[in-house]
Amino acid sequence: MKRNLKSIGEARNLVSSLRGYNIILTTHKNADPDALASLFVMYNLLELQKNNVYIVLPEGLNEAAKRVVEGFRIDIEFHGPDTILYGLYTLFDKCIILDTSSSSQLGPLYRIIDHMESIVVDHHKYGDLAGKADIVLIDPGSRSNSELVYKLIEGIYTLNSLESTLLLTGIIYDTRRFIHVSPRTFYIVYKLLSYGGDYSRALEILRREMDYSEKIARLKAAQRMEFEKCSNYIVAVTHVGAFESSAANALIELGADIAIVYSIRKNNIRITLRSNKRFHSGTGISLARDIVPHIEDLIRGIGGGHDTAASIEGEYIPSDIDKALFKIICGVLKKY
Ligand SMILES: [Mn+2]
Repeated sequence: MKRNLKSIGEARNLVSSLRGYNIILTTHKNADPDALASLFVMYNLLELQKNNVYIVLPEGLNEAAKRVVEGFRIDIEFHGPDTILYGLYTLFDKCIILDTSSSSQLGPLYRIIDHMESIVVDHHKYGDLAGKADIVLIDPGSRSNSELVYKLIEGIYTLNSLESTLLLTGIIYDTRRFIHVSPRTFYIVYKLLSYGGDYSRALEILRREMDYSEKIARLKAAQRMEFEKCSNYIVAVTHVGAFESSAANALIELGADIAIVYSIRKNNIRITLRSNKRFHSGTGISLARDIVPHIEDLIRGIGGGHDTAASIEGEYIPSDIDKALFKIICGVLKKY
């Protein structure tokens, strides 16, 4: 990291000064509604400032974000990573990376950072990307990247009602309908409503009947689950083929204090972690800070996230992965 923007004011000045550049805007794999809203608003602002902006998605949109695009008929062009891989990156001056803390989340796009000035605007805990980017604005106090984008553009850009509604979907999605909030969240929601944000439309678009395949993934997660009690907390480990986060949330709802769900594809392993509030406030253990580094070592991977939600992607699959994961969690718990 060459420059860490400590204040929103400084970041706002930087954003206002971006004029006449060729800019890549990107975000994490399976972009969610929070990432999508952040991209959309930043795109409009940068285009208004006469930049030429390309939105590049490393691995498309997730289901919820697809519903948002269709539901609001968002007319914007998304490019795949091929655009960059075929050398077109030489045409760009800067890349702005939103809602992403770990380079593994950028997939093949990771290497573009080496070719142009990179700016990270993120609300996760510091990950490896912060160390590699040229300029970072990281605010883990923002409960969603949409909140951070709102703070960034306040006073330099006037949101229309669609942009306000999209930022609302980002906030609703990332806070899990206002479970993970700060007083600031409600202030920003109030401002978005005053710019014409449509709260009931945002809720309606995000609400849905669960897909058949997601239901099956959650049920299989429960069926294959093993659990152990470590110092008064229930630790559950399971594996699925897809929908890891949904499965992890399901195990927490079933009663686990910490849920670990992994999925293996070829030589790649993805691990998703969730904990409940009781676990976080009772132990002070942050998944991103205290657990992720151990799992990174275990699977030779890179991860990141928040206090109660995190994920890691790696390439080494230990022979008894369940046992190794229990050992890590119980080991960390013993120290608290
Ligand atoms: Mn987010």
